[in-house]
Amino acid sequence: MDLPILYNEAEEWSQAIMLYDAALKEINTKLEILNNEFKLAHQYNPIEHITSRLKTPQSIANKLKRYGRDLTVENIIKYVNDVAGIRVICSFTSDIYRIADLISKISDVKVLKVKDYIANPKPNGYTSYHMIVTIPVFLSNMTVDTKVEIQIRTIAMDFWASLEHKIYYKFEGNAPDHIQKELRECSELVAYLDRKMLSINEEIQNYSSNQVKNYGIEDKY
Ligand code: 0O2
Repeated sequence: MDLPILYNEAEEWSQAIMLYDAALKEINTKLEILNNEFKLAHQYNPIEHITSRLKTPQSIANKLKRYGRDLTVENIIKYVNDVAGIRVICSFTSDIYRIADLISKISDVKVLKVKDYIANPKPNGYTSYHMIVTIPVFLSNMTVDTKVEIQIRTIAMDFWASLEHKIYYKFEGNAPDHIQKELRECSELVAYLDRKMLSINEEIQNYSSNQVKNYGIEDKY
């Protein structure tokens, strides 16, 4: 791909990428600490796993084009919120809101925007909880608040989103109607599965705490 403007602003771009990369590391560490603390306090991991990525130049260029903006480093920093992206995968929907709440309480993390696609799924069936946050990155001569997009979703939502993403690119956004319809149906099944798994888990938790109460047996998993 031809990136003449980025090429001219190469130094500025390298600096920005260094900041985004540092911000990903900072957020990753904070999430790991929260997960470990939670495990110690409740014998339970709300986070299944975490992945992170820096957005590809092609995807950044596409997004700015969609927004009708020129491809400049200034515009990338200002308008592309997900250059640095973290995906947090949880077992249960309740964990998503628990993690989001914990993130919003971290003192140096500022929440700029939240999109709750679980309460309000996209018309194609996409569900996930998105937060745009900033985290300070401490350099030798200054501190820079750097944007990170955090996507929080269940394993089932992630399964759906990764297949939908592949289909979207395969058909360049124009998948046949029957595939779109089947994806929407699958999204309803995902929501059903998540509800069922959550209620089974709640039953198990109640059963475990009754056992501790009645027999002093502690159940760990
Ligand atoms: P890619 O290829 O994953 O990087 P805003 O942040 O408000 O300026 P944006 O970025 O459109 O606007 O916000 P949104 O809706 O939060 O989407 C950000 C990212 O969420 C997307 O990045 C996807 O990763 C994911 N996402 C959003 N909608 C869908 C969807 O319908 N299906 C799937 N599979 N993922 C989705 P990109 O840059 O679009 O894509």
